[in-house]
Amino acid sequence: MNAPAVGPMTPSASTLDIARIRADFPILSAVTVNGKPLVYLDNGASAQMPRQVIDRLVRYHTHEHANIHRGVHYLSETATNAYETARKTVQRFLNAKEDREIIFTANVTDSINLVAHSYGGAFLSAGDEVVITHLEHHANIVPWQMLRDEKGVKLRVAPINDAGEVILEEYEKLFNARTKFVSITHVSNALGTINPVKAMIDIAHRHGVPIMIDGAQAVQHMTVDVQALECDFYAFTGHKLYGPTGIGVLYGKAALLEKMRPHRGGGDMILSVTFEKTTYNTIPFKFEAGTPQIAQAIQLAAAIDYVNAIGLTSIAQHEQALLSYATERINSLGGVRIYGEAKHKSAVISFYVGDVHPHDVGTLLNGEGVAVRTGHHCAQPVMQRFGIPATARASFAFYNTFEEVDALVTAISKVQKLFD
Ligand code: C6P
Repeated sequence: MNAPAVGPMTPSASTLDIARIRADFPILSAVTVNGKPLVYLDNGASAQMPRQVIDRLVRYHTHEHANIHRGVHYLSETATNAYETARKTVQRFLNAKEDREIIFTANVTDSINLVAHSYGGAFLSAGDEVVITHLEHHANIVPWQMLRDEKGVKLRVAPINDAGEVILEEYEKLFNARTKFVSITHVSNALGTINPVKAMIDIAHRHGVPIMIDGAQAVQHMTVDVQALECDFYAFTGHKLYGPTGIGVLYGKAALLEKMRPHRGGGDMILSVTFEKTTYNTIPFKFEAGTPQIAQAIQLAAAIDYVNAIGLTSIAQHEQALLSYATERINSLGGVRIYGEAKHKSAVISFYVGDVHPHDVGTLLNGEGVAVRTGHHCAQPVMQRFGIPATARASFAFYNTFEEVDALVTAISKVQKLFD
Protein backbone atom coordinates (compact mmCIF):
# COMPACT_ATOMS: atom_id res chain seq x y z
CA MET A 1 0.00 0.00 0.00
CA ASN A 2 1.60 3.23 -1.13
CA ALA A 3 -0.90 5.85 -0.03
CA PRO A 4 0.74 9.05 1.21
CA ALA A 5 0.69 10.05 4.88
CA VAL A 6 -1.31 13.27 4.71
CA GLY A 7 -3.17 13.59 7.95
CA PRO A 8 -6.02 12.04 9.86
CA MET A 9 -8.12 9.24 8.36
CA THR A 10 -5.55 8.76 5.64
CA PRO A 11 -3.51 5.58 5.51
CA SER A 12 0.17 6.16 6.23
CA ALA A 13 2.86 5.14 3.82
CA SER A 14 4.30 1.66 3.96
CA THR A 15 7.56 0.46 2.51
CA LEU A 16 6.11 -2.95 1.69
CA ASP A 17 4.81 -4.01 -1.71
CA ILE A 18 1.65 -5.52 -0.30
CA ALA A 19 0.21 -6.61 -3.65
CA ARG A 20 3.33 -8.65 -4.36
CA ILE A 21 3.34 -10.07 -0.84
CA ARG A 22 -0.35 -11.03 -1.06
CA ALA A 23 0.35 -12.96 -4.24
CA ASP A 24 2.49 -15.30 -2.10
CA PHE A 25 -0.54 -16.28 0.00
CA PRO A 26 -2.85 -18.42 -2.16
CA ILE A 27 -5.70 -18.53 0.34
CA LEU A 28 -6.12 -14.74 0.28
CA SER A 29 -7.35 -14.82 -3.31
CA ALA A 30 -8.64 -18.41 -3.52
CA VAL A 31 -11.36 -17.98 -0.93
CA THR A 32 -14.47 -15.87 -1.14
CA VAL A 33 -16.95 -15.71 1.69
CA ASN A 34 -20.62 -15.21 0.94
CA GLY A 35 -19.63 -14.07 -2.51
CA LYS A 36 -17.33 -11.40 -1.07
CA PRO A 37 -13.54 -11.27 -1.10
CA LEU A 38 -12.02 -12.72 2.05
CA VAL A 39 -10.83 -10.06 4.51
CA TYR A 40 -8.76 -12.12 6.91
CA LEU A 41 -8.32 -10.30 10.22
CA ASP A 42 -7.90 -13.30 12.51
CA ASN A 43 -4.14 -13.52 12.30
CA GLY A 44 -3.72 -13.53 16.08
CA ALA A 45 -5.45 -16.91 16.15
CA SER A 46 -3.60 -18.38 13.15
CA ALA A 47 -1.87 -16.55 10.34
CA GLN A 48 -2.01 -17.75 6.75
CA MET A 49 0.85 -19.54 5.03
CA PRO A 50 2.81 -18.29 2.02
CA ARG A 51 3.40 -20.59 -0.94
CA GLN A 52 7.09 -20.85 -0.01
CA VAL A 53 6.11 -22.53 3.27
CA ILE A 54 3.44 -24.73 1.69
CA ASP A 55 5.90 -25.79 -1.02
CA ARG A 56 8.53 -26.65 1.57
CA LEU A 57 6.25 -29.41 2.87
CA VAL A 58 5.83 -30.83 -0.62
CA ARG A 59 9.60 -30.71 -1.24
CA TYR A 60 10.27 -32.41 2.09
CA HIS A 61 7.83 -35.25 1.41
CA THR A 62 8.93 -35.57 -2.20
CA HIS A 63 12.69 -35.63 -1.61
CA GLU A 64 13.73 -35.72 2.04
CA HIS A 65 11.41 -37.62 4.34
CA ALA A 66 12.56 -40.29 6.79
CA ASN A 67 12.78 -40.56 10.55
CA ILE A 68 15.61 -38.53 12.08
CA HIS A 69 18.54 -39.22 14.43
CA ARG A 70 18.04 -42.92 13.78
CA GLY A 71 19.48 -44.03 10.47
CA VAL A 72 22.74 -43.96 8.54
CA HIS A 73 20.89 -44.13 5.24
CA TYR A 74 20.70 -41.20 2.84
CA LEU A 75 17.15 -40.08 3.57
CA SER A 76 17.50 -40.27 7.33
CA GLU A 77 20.63 -38.13 7.13
CA THR A 78 18.93 -35.69 4.76
CA ALA A 79 15.91 -35.31 7.04
CA THR A 80 18.14 -35.03 10.13
CA ASN A 81 20.18 -32.28 8.47
CA ALA A 82 17.07 -30.36 7.45
CA TYR A 83 15.60 -30.66 10.97
CA GLU A 84 18.82 -29.58 12.69
CA THR A 85 19.26 -26.75 10.19
CA ALA A 86 15.75 -25.62 11.15
CA ARG A 87 16.89 -25.53 14.77
CA LYS A 88 19.78 -23.27 13.76
CA THR A 89 17.36 -21.01 11.87
CA VAL A 90 15.29 -20.63 15.04
CA GLN A 91 18.47 -20.04 17.04
CA ARG A 92 19.43 -17.14 14.75
CA PHE A 93 15.85 -15.83 14.71
CA LEU A 94 15.87 -15.47 18.52
CA ASN A 95 19.59 -14.76 18.66
CA ALA A 96 20.08 -17.61 21.13
CA LYS A 97 23.67 -18.31 22.01
CA GLU A 98 23.59 -22.00 21.08
CA ASP A 99 21.33 -24.21 18.99
CA ARG A 100 21.02 -26.71 21.86
CA GLU A 101 19.01 -24.02 23.67
CA ILE A 102 16.20 -24.44 21.11
CA ILE A 103 13.65 -27.17 21.78
CA PHE A 104 10.94 -28.04 19.31
CA THR A 105 7.55 -28.55 20.95
CA ALA A 106 3.98 -28.90 19.68
CA ASN A 107 3.01 -25.25 20.30
CA VAL A 108 3.54 -22.52 22.87
CA THR A 109 1.08 -24.23 25.21
CA ASP A 110 3.29 -27.31 25.15
CA SER A 111 6.38 -25.15 25.78
CA ILE A 112 4.86 -23.55 28.87
CA ASN A 113 3.65 -26.91 30.19
CA LEU A 114 7.17 -28.25 29.68
CA VAL A 115 8.66 -25.50 31.84
CA ALA A 116 5.93 -25.77 34.50
CA HIS A 117 6.53 -29.52 34.73
CA SER A 118 10.26 -29.84 34.16
CA TYR A 119 11.39 -26.71 36.00
CA GLY A 120 8.46 -25.98 38.33
CA GLY A 121 7.82 -29.62 39.13
CA ALA A 122 11.45 -30.18 40.07
CA PHE A 123 12.48 -26.94 41.75
CA LEU A 124 9.34 -25.38 43.26
CA SER A 125 7.74 -26.54 46.47
CA ALA A 126 4.75 -25.79 48.70
CA GLY A 127 4.51 -22.10 49.57
CA ASP A 128 6.75 -20.97 46.70
CA GLU A 129 5.24 -18.27 44.53
CA VAL A 130 4.89 -17.91 40.77
CA VAL A 131 4.20 -14.42 39.39
CA ILE A 132 2.06 -13.97 36.27
CA THR A 133 0.04 -10.97 35.03
CA HIS A 134 -3.64 -10.26 34.54
CA LEU A 135 -3.01 -10.27 30.77
CA GLU A 136 -2.15 -13.95 30.44
CA HIS A 137 -3.64 -16.38 27.95
CA HIS A 138 -5.02 -19.50 29.65
CA ALA A 139 -1.91 -21.32 28.40
CA ASN A 140 0.13 -19.28 30.87
CA ILE A 141 -2.32 -19.67 33.75
CA VAL A 142 -3.57 -23.24 33.79
CA PRO A 143 -0.17 -25.04 33.82
CA TRP A 144 0.78 -23.01 36.93
CA GLN A 145 -2.58 -23.76 38.54
CA MET A 146 -1.95 -27.46 37.89
CA LEU A 147 1.40 -27.04 39.64
CA ARG A 148 -0.37 -25.23 42.47
CA ASP A 149 -2.81 -28.12 42.88
CA GLU A 150 -0.02 -30.68 42.70
CA LYS A 151 2.59 -28.98 44.88
CA GLY A 152 0.96 -26.18 46.86
CA VAL A 153 2.70 -23.45 44.86
CA LYS A 154 0.99 -20.02 45.05
CA LEU A 155 0.04 -17.90 42.03
CA ARG A 156 0.49 -14.12 42.32
CA VAL A 157 -1.08 -11.92 39.63
CA ALA A 158 0.26 -8.49 38.61
CA PRO A 159 -2.70 -6.14 37.99
CA ILE A 160 -3.35 -4.04 34.88
CA ASN A 161 -4.71 -0.52 34.53
CA ASP A 162 -7.75 0.57 32.48
CA ALA A 163 -5.61 0.90 29.37
CA GLY A 164 -4.63 -2.76 29.71
CA GLU A 165 -1.05 -2.14 30.84
CA VAL A 166 0.67 -4.03 33.61
CA ILE A 167 1.21 -1.71 36.59
CA LEU A 168 4.96 -2.10 36.99
CA GLU A 169 5.14 -0.89 40.61
CA GLU A 170 2.49 -3.45 41.58
CA TYR A 171 4.35 -6.14 39.65
CA GLU A 172 7.53 -5.39 41.56
CA LYS A 173 5.65 -5.36 44.90
CA LEU A 174 4.70 -9.02 44.35
CA PHE A 175 8.32 -10.15 44.76
CA ASN A 176 9.39 -11.53 48.10
CA ALA A 177 11.59 -14.31 49.47
CA ARG A 178 9.06 -16.95 48.34
CA THR A 179 8.98 -15.78 44.71
CA LYS A 180 10.61 -18.55 42.70
CA PHE A 181 9.41 -18.09 39.11
CA VAL A 182 7.85 -15.51 36.79
CA SER A 183 5.96 -16.26 33.58
CA ILE A 184 4.53 -13.38 31.55
CA THR A 185 3.24 -12.70 28.10
CA HIS A 186 5.24 -10.47 25.75
CA VAL A 187 2.12 -9.25 23.93
CA SER A 188 -1.48 -9.67 25.08
CA ASN A 189 -3.57 -11.59 22.56
CA ALA A 190 -6.82 -10.08 23.88
CA LEU A 191 -5.79 -6.40 24.05
CA GLY A 192 -2.60 -6.08 22.04
CA THR A 193 -0.61 -4.60 24.94
CA ILE A 194 3.13 -4.91 24.42
CA ASN A 195 4.60 -5.50 27.86
CA PRO A 196 7.86 -3.78 28.83
CA VAL A 197 9.43 -7.21 29.06
CA LYS A 198 13.03 -6.04 29.41
CA ALA A 199 12.11 -4.00 32.50
CA MET A 200 10.05 -6.91 33.85
CA ILE A 201 12.92 -9.35 33.27
CA ASP A 202 15.36 -6.99 35.01
CA ILE A 203 13.03 -6.69 38.00
CA ALA A 204 12.74 -10.50 38.24
CA HIS A 205 16.50 -10.90 38.03
CA ARG A 206 17.11 -8.18 40.65
CA HIS A 207 15.14 -10.46 42.94
CA GLY A 208 17.09 -13.51 41.76
CA VAL A 209 14.06 -15.09 40.06
CA PRO A 210 14.08 -16.82 36.63
CA ILE A 211 11.53 -15.62 34.11
CA MET A 212 9.74 -17.09 31.11
CA ILE A 213 8.21 -15.02 28.29
CA ASP A 214 5.23 -16.21 26.24
CA GLY A 215 6.05 -14.78 22.82
CA ALA A 216 3.07 -16.26 20.95
CA GLN A 217 1.87 -12.80 19.85
CA ALA A 218 5.29 -11.15 19.63
CA VAL A 219 7.77 -12.88 17.33
CA GLN A 220 5.70 -12.25 14.18
CA HIS A 221 5.55 -8.52 14.89
CA MET A 222 8.94 -7.47 16.28
CA THR A 223 12.54 -8.54 16.55
CA VAL A 224 13.18 -10.65 19.63
CA ASP A 225 16.72 -11.09 20.91
CA VAL A 226 16.80 -13.45 23.86
CA GLN A 227 20.39 -12.59 24.73
CA ALA A 228 19.63 -8.86 24.85
CA LEU A 229 16.45 -9.55 26.85
CA GLU A 230 18.37 -11.96 29.12
CA CYS A 231 15.16 -13.94 29.68
CA ASP A 232 15.58 -17.47 31.00
CA PHE A 233 12.91 -19.02 28.78
CA TYR A 234 11.08 -17.76 25.69
CA ALA A 235 8.32 -19.62 23.87
CA PHE A 236 6.41 -19.19 20.63
CA THR A 237 4.18 -21.08 18.27
CA GLY A 238 4.56 -21.76 14.52
CA HIS A 239 1.06 -21.19 13.19
CA LYS A 240 0.97 -17.51 14.19
CA LEU A 241 4.31 -16.95 12.42
CA TYR A 242 3.04 -18.01 8.96
CA GLY A 243 4.16 -21.57 9.65
CA PRO A 244 2.23 -24.77 10.23
CA THR A 245 0.21 -25.92 13.21
CA GLY A 246 1.70 -28.58 15.48
CA ILE A 247 5.08 -26.91 15.97
CA GLY A 248 6.26 -24.64 18.74
CA VAL A 249 9.55 -23.54 20.22
CA LEU A 250 10.97 -23.30 23.68
CA TYR A 251 14.19 -21.37 24.15
CA GLY A 252 15.90 -21.93 27.49
CA LYS A 253 19.30 -20.97 28.85
CA ALA A 254 21.48 -24.05 28.55
CA ALA A 255 22.43 -24.06 32.24
CA LEU A 256 18.76 -24.22 33.25
CA LEU A 257 17.73 -26.78 30.62
CA GLU A 258 20.61 -29.02 31.66
CA LYS A 259 19.48 -29.25 35.25
CA MET A 260 15.78 -29.71 34.44
CA ARG A 261 14.06 -33.09 34.40
CA PRO A 262 12.66 -34.40 31.08
CA HIS A 263 9.05 -33.59 30.29
CA ARG A 264 8.20 -36.88 28.58
CA GLY A 265 9.98 -40.21 28.41
CA GLY A 266 10.60 -42.38 25.35
CA GLY A 267 12.79 -42.70 22.29
CA ASP A 268 15.45 -40.15 21.32
CA MET A 269 15.55 -38.53 24.78
CA ILE A 270 17.82 -41.27 26.18
CA LEU A 271 21.48 -42.24 25.94
CA SER A 272 21.02 -45.71 27.38
CA VAL A 273 18.22 -47.79 28.86
CA THR A 274 18.24 -50.91 30.99
CA PHE A 275 15.33 -52.11 33.07
CA GLU A 276 17.20 -50.80 36.10
CA LYS A 277 18.25 -47.38 34.87
CA THR A 278 17.93 -44.85 32.07
CA THR A 279 20.51 -42.19 31.26
CA TYR A 280 19.00 -39.16 29.58
CA ASN A 281 20.26 -37.60 26.38
CA THR A 282 21.90 -34.18 26.28
CA ILE A 283 19.87 -31.03 25.55
CA PRO A 284 17.90 -30.34 23.44
CA PHE A 285 17.16 -34.02 22.73
CA LYS A 286 16.33 -34.72 26.39
CA PHE A 287 13.15 -32.70 25.80
CA GLU A 288 12.18 -34.13 22.40
CA ALA A 289 10.85 -37.60 23.19
CA GLY A 290 9.60 -39.71 20.31
CA THR A 291 9.54 -38.84 16.62
CA PRO A 292 9.21 -35.05 16.55
CA GLN A 293 7.30 -32.83 14.12
CA ILE A 294 10.04 -33.09 11.51
CA ALA A 295 8.22 -31.64 8.52
CA GLN A 296 6.65 -28.89 10.62
CA ALA A 297 9.99 -27.80 12.09
CA ILE A 298 11.41 -27.56 8.57
CA GLN A 299 8.38 -25.59 7.43
CA LEU A 300 8.73 -23.29 10.43
CA ALA A 301 12.27 -22.50 9.32
CA ALA A 302 10.91 -21.68 5.84
CA ALA A 303 8.38 -19.34 7.47
CA ILE A 304 11.16 -17.62 9.43
CA ASP A 305 13.19 -17.23 6.22
CA TYR A 306 10.13 -15.69 4.58
CA VAL A 307 9.53 -13.22 7.41
CA ASN A 308 13.23 -12.32 7.54
CA ALA A 309 13.24 -11.63 3.82
CA ILE A 310 10.45 -9.07 4.27
CA GLY A 311 12.06 -7.75 7.45
CA LEU A 312 10.50 -7.34 10.87
CA THR A 313 11.16 -3.60 10.90
CA SER A 314 9.12 -3.09 7.72
CA ILE A 315 6.48 -5.50 9.01
CA ALA A 316 6.15 -3.58 12.27
CA GLN A 317 5.94 -0.27 10.42
CA HIS A 318 3.15 -1.46 8.11
CA GLU A 319 1.18 -3.13 10.90
CA GLN A 320 1.45 -0.05 13.13
CA ALA A 321 0.14 2.07 10.26
CA LEU A 322 -2.81 -0.32 9.88
CA LEU A 323 -3.41 -0.15 13.64
CA SER A 324 -3.46 3.67 13.73
CA TYR A 325 -5.71 3.91 10.69
CA ALA A 326 -8.13 1.25 11.95
CA THR A 327 -8.27 2.71 15.46
CA GLU A 328 -9.00 6.15 14.12
CA ARG A 329 -11.66 4.95 11.68
CA ILE A 330 -13.41 2.71 14.23
CA ASN A 331 -13.40 5.49 16.83
CA SER A 332 -14.88 7.87 14.27
CA LEU A 333 -17.95 5.61 13.93
CA GLY A 334 -19.06 6.41 17.50
CA GLY A 335 -20.66 3.75 19.70
CA VAL A 336 -17.80 1.26 19.36
CA ARG A 337 -15.73 0.65 22.50
CA ILE A 338 -12.14 -0.43 21.99
CA TYR A 339 -10.62 -2.49 24.80
CA GLY A 340 -6.86 -2.16 25.12
CA GLU A 341 -5.42 1.32 24.81
CA ALA A 342 -1.85 0.67 25.85
CA LYS A 343 0.77 3.17 24.70
CA HIS A 344 2.70 0.28 23.18
CA LYS A 345 0.30 -1.92 21.29
CA SER A 346 0.55 -4.48 18.55
CA ALA A 347 -1.91 -4.50 15.66
CA VAL A 348 -4.85 -5.95 17.55
CA ILE A 349 -8.19 -4.21 18.08
CA SER A 350 -10.62 -5.75 20.55
CA PHE A 351 -13.99 -4.07 20.36
CA TYR A 352 -17.63 -4.06 21.38
CA VAL A 353 -20.28 -2.57 19.10
CA GLY A 354 -22.97 -0.87 21.22
CA ASP A 355 -24.65 -3.65 23.21
CA VAL A 356 -24.47 -6.21 20.42
CA HIS A 357 -22.98 -9.49 21.58
CA PRO A 358 -19.57 -10.03 19.94
CA HIS A 359 -20.71 -13.39 18.53
CA ASP A 360 -23.47 -11.60 16.63
CA VAL A 361 -20.95 -9.02 15.47
CA GLY A 362 -18.64 -11.78 14.27
CA THR A 363 -21.45 -13.54 12.42
CA LEU A 364 -22.56 -10.34 10.71
CA LEU A 365 -18.99 -9.42 9.76
CA ASN A 366 -18.57 -12.91 8.31
CA GLY A 367 -21.60 -12.14 6.15
CA GLU A 368 -19.48 -9.32 4.68
CA GLY A 369 -16.48 -11.60 4.19
CA VAL A 370 -14.63 -10.19 7.19
CA ALA A 371 -13.03 -12.78 9.49
CA VAL A 372 -12.49 -11.62 13.06
CA ARG A 373 -12.29 -13.67 16.21
CA THR A 374 -15.04 -13.36 18.79
CA GLY A 375 -15.13 -14.70 22.33
CA HIS A 376 -12.92 -14.48 25.40
CA HIS A 377 -9.80 -15.25 23.35
CA CYS A 378 -8.69 -17.82 25.96
CA ALA A 379 -8.05 -14.89 28.26
CA GLN A 380 -11.11 -14.91 30.51
CA PRO A 381 -9.42 -12.96 33.34
CA VAL A 382 -8.87 -10.08 30.90
CA MET A 383 -12.60 -10.09 30.08
CA GLN A 384 -13.43 -10.25 33.80
CA ARG A 385 -11.16 -7.25 34.46
CA PHE A 386 -13.25 -5.17 32.03
CA GLY A 387 -16.62 -6.68 33.06
CA ILE A 388 -17.43 -8.09 29.63
CA PRO A 389 -18.01 -11.68 28.47
CA ALA A 390 -16.19 -11.36 25.17
CA THR A 391 -15.02 -9.01 22.45
CA ALA A 392 -14.75 -9.06 18.69
CA ARG A 393 -11.08 -8.90 17.77
CA ALA A 394 -9.42 -7.82 14.55
CA SER A 395 -5.76 -8.85 14.45
CA PHE A 396 -3.64 -7.70 11.54
CA ALA A 397 -0.77 -9.19 9.57
CA PHE A 398 1.68 -7.58 7.15
CA TYR A 399 -0.43 -8.76 4.18
CA ASN A 400 -3.46 -6.78 5.31
CA THR A 401 -4.32 -3.58 3.48
CA PHE A 402 -5.90 -0.25 4.27
CA GLU A 403 -8.78 -1.23 1.97
CA GLU A 404 -9.39 -4.21 4.24
CA VAL A 405 -9.57 -1.86 7.21
CA ASP A 406 -12.19 0.09 5.25
CA ALA A 407 -14.10 -3.15 4.64
CA LEU A 408 -14.02 -3.88 8.38
CA VAL A 409 -15.27 -0.41 9.23
CA THR A 410 -18.06 -0.58 6.63
CA ALA A 411 -19.12 -3.97 8.00
CA ILE A 412 -19.18 -2.63 11.57
CA SER A 413 -21.30 0.32 10.50
CA LYS A 414 -23.76 -2.14 8.90
CA VAL A 415 -24.00 -3.93 12.26
CA GLN A 416 -24.70 -0.58 13.92
CA LYS A 417 -27.47 0.22 11.43
CA LEU A 418 -29.04 -3.20 11.91
CA PHE A 419 -29.21 -2.79 15.69
CA ASP A 420 -30.13 0.90 15.63
N1 C6P B 1 -3.90 -17.43 21.05
C1 C6P B 1 -5.70 -16.34 19.87
O1 C6P B 1 -6.64 -16.32 19.07
P1 C6P B 1 -1.07 -22.32 20.99
O2 C6P B 1 -2.51 -22.73 20.91
O3 C6P B 1 -0.32 -23.13 22.00
O4 C6P B 1 -0.40 -22.26 19.66
O5 C6P B 1 -1.07 -20.80 21.50
C2 C6P B 1 -1.57 -20.51 22.79
C3 C6P B 1 -1.36 -19.06 23.12
C4 C6P B 1 -0.52 -18.72 24.18
N2 C6P B 1 -0.25 -17.45 24.47
C5 C6P B 1 -0.78 -16.44 23.78
C6 C6P B 1 -0.43 -15.03 24.15
C7 C6P B 1 -1.65 -16.72 22.72
O6 C6P B 1 -2.18 -15.72 22.02
C8 C6P B 1 -1.96 -18.05 22.39
C9 C6P B 1 -2.93 -18.39 21.31
C10 C6P B 1 -4.86 -17.59 19.99
O7 C6P B 1 -5.42 -15.37 20.55
C11 C6P B 1 -5.71 -18.81 20.13
S1 C6P B 1 -6.55 -18.90 21.66
